[in-house]
Amino acid sequence: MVKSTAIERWEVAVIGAGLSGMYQLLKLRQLGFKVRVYEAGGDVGGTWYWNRYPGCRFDSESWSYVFSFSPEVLREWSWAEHFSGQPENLRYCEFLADKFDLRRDITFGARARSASWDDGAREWELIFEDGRRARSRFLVTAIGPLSAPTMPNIAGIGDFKGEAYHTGLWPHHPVSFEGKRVAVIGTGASGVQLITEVAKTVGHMTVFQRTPNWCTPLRNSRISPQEMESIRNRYDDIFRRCRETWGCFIHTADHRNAMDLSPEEREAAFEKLYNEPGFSFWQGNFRDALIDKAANDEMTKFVIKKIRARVKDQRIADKLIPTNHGYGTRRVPLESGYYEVYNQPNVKLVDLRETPIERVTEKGLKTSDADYEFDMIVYATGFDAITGAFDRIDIRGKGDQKLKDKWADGPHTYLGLNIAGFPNLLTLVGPHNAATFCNIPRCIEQNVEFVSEMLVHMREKGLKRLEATHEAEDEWTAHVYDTGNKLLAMQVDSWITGVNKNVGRQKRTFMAYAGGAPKYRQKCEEVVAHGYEGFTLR
Ligand code: NA7
Repeated sequence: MVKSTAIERWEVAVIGAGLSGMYQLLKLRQLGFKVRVYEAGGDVGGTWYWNRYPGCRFDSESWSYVFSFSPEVLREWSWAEHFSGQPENLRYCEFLADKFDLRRDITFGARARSASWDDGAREWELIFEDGRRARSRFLVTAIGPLSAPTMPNIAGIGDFKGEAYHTGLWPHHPVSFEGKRVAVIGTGASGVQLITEVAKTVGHMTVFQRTPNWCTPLRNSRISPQEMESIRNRYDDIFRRCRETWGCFIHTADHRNAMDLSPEEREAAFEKLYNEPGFSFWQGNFRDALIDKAANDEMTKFVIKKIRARVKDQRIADKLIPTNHGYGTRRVPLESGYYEVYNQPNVKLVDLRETPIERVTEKGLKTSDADYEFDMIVYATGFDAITGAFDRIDIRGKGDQKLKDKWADGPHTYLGLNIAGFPNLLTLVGPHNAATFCNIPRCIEQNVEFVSEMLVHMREKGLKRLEATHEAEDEWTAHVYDTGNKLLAMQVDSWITGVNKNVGRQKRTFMAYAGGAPKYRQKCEEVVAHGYEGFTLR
């Protein structure tokens, strides 16, 4: 249905009511701005609203992921698990929305189709899929780094007559796997979580794996009320610790170089980390583990041994062990019994490097060597990461320049928060922003607070227009690549390096910021201290 075309007017329009949009709304409302949030979904929660697939849960410790801005919320909210599952995570978002009465300033079911800058009026105009229109002085995108799901580019996708779901667009109704023949395509972080959970009840599951990933144990456990009380008393310490680490996780990299130790010392350190929960093995490992090939090889060899010990059939283990990248050079899926799934008689692994999928059929999938019949196909094929959510909106800046064109060779931004040629646009958790490599609420708080302070500064000085200079943008973009180029991850195809064959992006770029959250925060503080250096404010 096309809505009335009367234009809604705001000082600030925010797209997205996930965690970043929710906090941005609260902050701006408290500061007295006339603000409206537009959200495509039916309620708040973003990632936790859309990703309802079985097994979906935090890889961050729940108590480090929680927002820190409200002591009252910290007092009232209790986590039941160290790595909380999607239903509880969504309840947390709903709890925030209820607590701060956020929904009254959010329009749900509003998917932005275009956003264009009107230089004469110095305003953004938003047009939504349903024809609704809105104008605002400032536009804040809170659209999430992993929110544009991609289907595989396989022929015949529409032909399948059975149930079909994408993990990032999981239905709200219960899905049963009992007695069913289920295909899963994709073995990234979502696939690994889903496969492990589905294996518990499925009739028969066939996993179609193109690239194996290095997975290490999550080691989740319940939190008793007494333990929760103790966590509550330690929140200040937890947040302080997160502020000091590279990715705002609680795990601090070991200050030693792997190659300075004896093999026995190295092995003992790896063993200790492997037995710890969460991203300990990835983020808490030796400081050279992700930048020095020899150190990374040692870490990788250790994980190979673990996989081989857990998978009974070594021919299957061969398929599950990555050969084209070292441990930690792509996003590490955390698992809770993933490798053991392949010991089940009702689970089959198909290596797509040997037998690629040729097409989806009415009854299932056809690979180069077999025809498979299924009751259900699950697409755990990921997202058009980080820039995909921007590309879905026709965003046009000064002189009608399309953001998609400007970013054709990879993102160019200033601080990952604004783009030269796109005045008054603020991109929370945008590309080249530390938040994309972060325990995300920690960095969302920083992003939102930076944006809010900037808007207050402009209001106080009677300024109406902000825009990054081309020089500042070029310098920041070069710095982003300098930091990225130190990582072994830059030599690997992944969503972090911008490769997504499903949308035809083959060339490696760099989507994140690898200088670490403390350095990023410091840079933002310096920008403010120098009167918003790098921005032209008028
Ligand atoms: P990911 O990590 O991008 O994983 C997607 C998976 O789907 C990955 O194994 C892909 O293989 C596979 N894939 C994608 N397209 C195809 C086609 N066409 N054929 C076969 N297999 C395919 O997405 P997730 O949802 O798992 O995780 C995204 C992030 O969300 C995650 O990192 C967390 O931060 C949360 P490929 O590796 O491309 O060969």
